[in-house]
Amino acid sequence: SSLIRLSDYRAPAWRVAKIELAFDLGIDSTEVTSRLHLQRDPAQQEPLRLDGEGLALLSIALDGQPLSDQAWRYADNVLEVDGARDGSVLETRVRVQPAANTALEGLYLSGSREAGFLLTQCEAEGFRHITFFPDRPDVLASYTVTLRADRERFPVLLAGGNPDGSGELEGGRHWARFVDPHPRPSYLFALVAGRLQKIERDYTTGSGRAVTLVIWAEPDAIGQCGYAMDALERSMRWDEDTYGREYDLDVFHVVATHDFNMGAMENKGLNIFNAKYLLADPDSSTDDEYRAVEAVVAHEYFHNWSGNRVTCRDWFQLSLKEGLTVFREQQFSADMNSAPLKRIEDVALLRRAQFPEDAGPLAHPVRPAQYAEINNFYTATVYEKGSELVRMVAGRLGRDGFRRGMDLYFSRNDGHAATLEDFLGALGEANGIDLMPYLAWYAQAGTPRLTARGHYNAAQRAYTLTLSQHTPPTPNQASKQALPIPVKLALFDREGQLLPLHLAGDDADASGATERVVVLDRAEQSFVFQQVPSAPVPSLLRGFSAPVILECDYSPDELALLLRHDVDGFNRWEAGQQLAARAFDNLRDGDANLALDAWCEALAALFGDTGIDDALLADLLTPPGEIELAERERVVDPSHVHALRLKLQEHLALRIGREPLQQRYDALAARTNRKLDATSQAHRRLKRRVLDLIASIDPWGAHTLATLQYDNAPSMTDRLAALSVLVRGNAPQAHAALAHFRERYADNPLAMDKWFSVQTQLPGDMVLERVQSLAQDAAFTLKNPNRVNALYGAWARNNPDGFHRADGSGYRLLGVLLQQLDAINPQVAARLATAFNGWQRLEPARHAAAQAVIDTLAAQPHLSRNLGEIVRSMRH
Ligand code: HT7
Ligand code: ZN
Repeated sequence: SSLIRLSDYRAPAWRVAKIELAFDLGIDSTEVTSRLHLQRDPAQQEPLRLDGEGLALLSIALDGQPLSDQAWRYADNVLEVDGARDGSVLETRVRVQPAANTALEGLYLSGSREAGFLLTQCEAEGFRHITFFPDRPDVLASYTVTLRADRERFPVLLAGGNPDGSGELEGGRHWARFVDPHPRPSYLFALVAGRLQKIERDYTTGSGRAVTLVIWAEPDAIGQCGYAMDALERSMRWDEDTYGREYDLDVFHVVATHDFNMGAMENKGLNIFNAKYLLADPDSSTDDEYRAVEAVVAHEYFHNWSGNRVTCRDWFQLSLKEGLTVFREQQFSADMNSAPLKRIEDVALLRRAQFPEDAGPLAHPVRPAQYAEINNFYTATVYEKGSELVRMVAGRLGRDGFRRGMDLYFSRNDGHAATLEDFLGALGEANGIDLMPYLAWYAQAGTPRLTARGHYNAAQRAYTLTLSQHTPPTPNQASKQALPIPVKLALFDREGQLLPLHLAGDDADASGATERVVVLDRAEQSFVFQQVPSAPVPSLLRGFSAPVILECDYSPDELALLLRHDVDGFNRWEAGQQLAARAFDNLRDGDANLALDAWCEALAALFGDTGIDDALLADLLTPPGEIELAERERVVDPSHVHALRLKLQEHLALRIGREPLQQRYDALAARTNRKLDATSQAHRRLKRRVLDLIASIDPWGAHTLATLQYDNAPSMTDRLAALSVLVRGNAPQAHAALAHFRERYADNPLAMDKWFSVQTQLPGDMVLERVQSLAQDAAFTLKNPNRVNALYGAWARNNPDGFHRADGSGYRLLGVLLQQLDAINPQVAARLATAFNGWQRLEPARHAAAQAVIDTLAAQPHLSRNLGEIVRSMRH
């Protein structure tokens, strides 16, 4: 079949010690000359086979001799060459067409023919769109890259590595050469050429290496790069301090593009960013976007060690670099900002994006066993769940132990392509612990359910906690095994005081602490705590110590107690989320509102409490999102979930009271500014939340406030929050505000993306028409992934009530769009198609309508491998 399987892995028969590349760059046509210095594995007899897609072969020579047409074959994206020996040099010259490349993979044009620039995207398999090569991550080569181009049209020429000369050529052309001393896989290759401007900063590493940091952007955006530069410097210092990892070239280039399939790319020495994650200024970026810029800059920088110096043996090991790098970024962001807020944000993302993936037809292990198209596996499971697995292991080893293990991992695998076994092996070996049981987490899809039951024996003053686990079946994995699940826990008495823990059979030194970790590694296990004076309330899975769904039969009062008293910000929020979910059940089932009352009561009390951090309060006042709530339903009616969640907020707002909400809003509004310090951001976050709550009980009043807030907003955070309230409430004032926004930001693509996406949040029965008319807007184009995601992505993902129309019209609209988009950009189409995830659990009418659209798509004859795989998997 066309599936690539992990079990079929074989070491490469041919390697490339060194590659010399030369580009004659042009927008419509670029010629690429490559000289491969080949090495043969003496144990294998395979002929030389190189990957190449869409390449026009102009010439081919082996060891200086042009090859006759009989000596090579190019078919099905493979070039087979006869006569190569160990030490041979293969020279090929090919032509590619950057401007015609709308898939944004390989060499392509960003922006217009007149003003745009050329750049590359090679991960995962884009290098084969540029030249013939064994395009797999376990072939590490030394790169020498020469770029030649018209000086006027392409004044800036960049490639990864250290600069190694530049000069003039005849006919107004010029050249520049780059040499990378570190062997690397082809997916880390990059070049950039065009009219770009830069900002620079000198950086000296801890050991004294002088590095020039350069950020490049188009002229109108160069003023928005300062924040990213600061974030880069912070990231570099942090990786030195935390992991002892330094940068290893003389220059580090970062480039912003508006045309990019993903967030950013860690190409060696030449990171390329989606402008959305690099540019920031208060006038056009929200606080959340500032944090995202910092996080993505850090993530890509950290890849220099976790990904580049130590790379992946094959794409099944993708989480080796991605899960680890997400984890490192999460640690960094926690250190730079508020640790509990960061944890809340990350766990919320996991639940919103990864849990549904793990529960639906696209479920796959963190290390998948097979794929048709690797680009479909850059998923929340590989990234976010992958990070949670690293976090579990790191927690098991402790701070120093984890560092010891990472040191061994980096030093042992430096310059190599590694596996997850290498990773767990090094971490375990450095600590004398067998971590291989955690491999089961990498191989098994699905989110484990962890059930906890407590029993207090007053006579023996003993509290028995019984934990059990169960993972529901997923596609192609019917039966599941027990996993090691670390459960960090504490016990509270009924006054909300922490109790010292005395675990039966425990060693003496851990005894008496108020928090500890127990590991459940069987289907069921009991833990007995002694000297417990009264029936306690357990605080379980603290800090979200394992990526599981906890099922514990707390009473509403017990959750309310944790919400009021838990000292850990994350756990406090978590108790509130669980209570809110129970409150949702109350409303759905129409039974006694015990949880609803407890939730509202506890939050109303916290609302009046001035000791609590404003940003945390804002998060506490936010119930779980619609996607998360829908995950708890056996049969889903997204409109009903939407309506019930609004009701939930209405109850909360009424319980707090219109007047206290207004007072808090006024107090926060009086302190409005555009500063980025934590306190100012926290004020804005809470203000947005309070305004939403006001809107839930007094729309007219909220719209008046929002209009004022929009008109006077000193920052995009305030402006967009106000606009969003007006649009979601379908306020009469929304029209003027949208018109103003459009006019003011017409030349700012990232702000215009927000203009599109905010309108996808119109009430469910109105949005479809708006999406259709926005698709006709002069500023809309299917060629730009950010724009596509701002319109169709925001609609289908962030407005479930507006996408899941009962008559199926939303599904049909997306179905038609996907076919059009697939012809332009398969990666973006496939990603957007995952919006159908979860369709099997929809109520019957929606279920049938979604199925019809998915079946129609699946029947199309010319779907890309990307979209084809997603659509086929959907029907599992
Ligand atoms: N490693 C990067 C992955 C990436 C990518 C993958 C497929 C297609 C396009 C892409 N652009 C970037 C992103 C990261 O740092 O995780
Ligand atoms: Zn990454």
